[in-house]
Amino acid sequence: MLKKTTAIGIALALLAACSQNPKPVPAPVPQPQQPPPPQPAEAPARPAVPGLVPLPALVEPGSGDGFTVASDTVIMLGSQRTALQVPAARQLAEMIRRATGTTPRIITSPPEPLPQRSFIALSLLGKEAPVDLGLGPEGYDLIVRSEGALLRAETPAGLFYGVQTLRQLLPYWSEYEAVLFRQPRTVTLPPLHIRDVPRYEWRGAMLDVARHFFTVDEVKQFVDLLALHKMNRLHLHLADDQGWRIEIKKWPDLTVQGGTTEVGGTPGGFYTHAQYADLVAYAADRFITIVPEIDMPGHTNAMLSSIAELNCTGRSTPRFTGTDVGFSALCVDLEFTYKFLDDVIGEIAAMTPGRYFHMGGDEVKTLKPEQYRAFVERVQAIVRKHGKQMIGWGEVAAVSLEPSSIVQHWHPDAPTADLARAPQLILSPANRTYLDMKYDRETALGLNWAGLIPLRTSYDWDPAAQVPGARVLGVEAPLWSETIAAMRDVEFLAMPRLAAIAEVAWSPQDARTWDTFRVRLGAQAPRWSALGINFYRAPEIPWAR
Ligand code: TNX
Repeated sequence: MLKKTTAIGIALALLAACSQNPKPVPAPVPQPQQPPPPQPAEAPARPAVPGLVPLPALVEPGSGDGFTVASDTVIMLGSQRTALQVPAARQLAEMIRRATGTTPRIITSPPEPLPQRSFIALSLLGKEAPVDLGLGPEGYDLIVRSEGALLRAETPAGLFYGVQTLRQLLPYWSEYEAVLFRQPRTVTLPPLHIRDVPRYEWRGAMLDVARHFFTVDEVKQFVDLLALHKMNRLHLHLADDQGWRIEIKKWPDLTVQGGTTEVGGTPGGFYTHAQYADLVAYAADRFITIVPEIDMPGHTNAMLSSIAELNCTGRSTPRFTGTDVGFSALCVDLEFTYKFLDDVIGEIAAMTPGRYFHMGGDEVKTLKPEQYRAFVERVQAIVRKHGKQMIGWGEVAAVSLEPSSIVQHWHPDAPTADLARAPQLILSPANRTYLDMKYDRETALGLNWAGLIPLRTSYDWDPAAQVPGARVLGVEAPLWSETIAAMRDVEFLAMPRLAAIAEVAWSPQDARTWDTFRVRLGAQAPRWSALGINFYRAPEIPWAR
């Protein structure tokens, strides 16, 4: 069909092949090749749809042999907004190096005719694009045929998510930092067409760095888990009764005192401005927004023990390294409290490029409802003054909220009428999404106040059905750290439930089923092992070897 083998020509041919079928029908749901629980599978099944988690909105398996990535494969950048395609191209090049032993060249303005036959083309579609694929701010479209692969998106985020999908299509050994190949290898991507757009804009996880402190490098590892699953928000619980974790230049005592404690009496820690900036940048490179939380007016013993003037008595409280909740509260009738919070929120807002500030607001047992209400309303105004949207835990739904404010639903028994009135809702129902709940009675780590949460409970629910009438922004999985102090504990409780929540937040409800999820998830095991992840081998999953 092509007269000249030019880069543009090949890309156009792929484009044409795709637009012949502009409205593909959803791929038939693959049947699991293993029986569902209670019989755990012995031999791992080969997924009919490739082992992708989260499941793309649309997967059409193609015919033929797929595309073989070889030592002469090049990555070809589209001519629109070329510089913005470079990070995705570099990540892809590195993945291919690890898969094949050869780093593909990245070519921007291909010589014509193209010397190489073998290519992966990236393209950032502009407004002038010939077809509107409806990919939005985070979607991507991926075509793999024997001639090559074409990944298109409207934004760098979309390209990034497309590259994460390519990552899961490459063999697991491409996750190893270094593999020595005696000879360069080839790897083959399956022939397919994926058009993928996330269901929800908020796909998050929370890490409680207050009960136990986690270093920047550890939090980066957690960010990597999120990125692998196309999640885009990392909520950091930066202050609680047991510790204060972020340097505030105007109030150094917060970290001098509050930064040195954690559950169990071990030393704790905190992030300097520079470390926080480093973390924010690392997350941003993976299209993840950091959402800082300073919990208030309750869960504030670390503040109250560091700064005497925050107490109604004028005396600082003793440090606290236990796990009780609900006993502490700021002195909400004191003007000083709001001056202090203005300083703290201002400083955190200034070092946070994301749009959000989380003010906690949960489990306040020592204030009258009207005191609580007045406090939250004042804090809301301070947060707005510093240019951020306020988020609060479910309890703030009882307060008069601005349209931009966001409620994070957590308690399974919260009054749904309040939640339905909330301007916007993040869903973190504890009995589905709490990563710190035990899997079963045998799980040594974790709590069980919201019940045991086996994998299927994390997976099998519809966010749209949680709070009828609510405006749902998305889903977030919190990991509280009363019982966990090391990264291997974080990984054990988070994985695989984080992957389940990622799919709940990303994939269309009617495209995903537990039976195909089991098989696709099981296919991740060698990859996760290669990445050194200490995941829980949930017995109901046919883990591949
Ligand atoms: C409830 S969830 C809390 C946290 C605990 C968690 C333990 C929420 C807003 N408050 O303070 O760490 O349960 O699962």
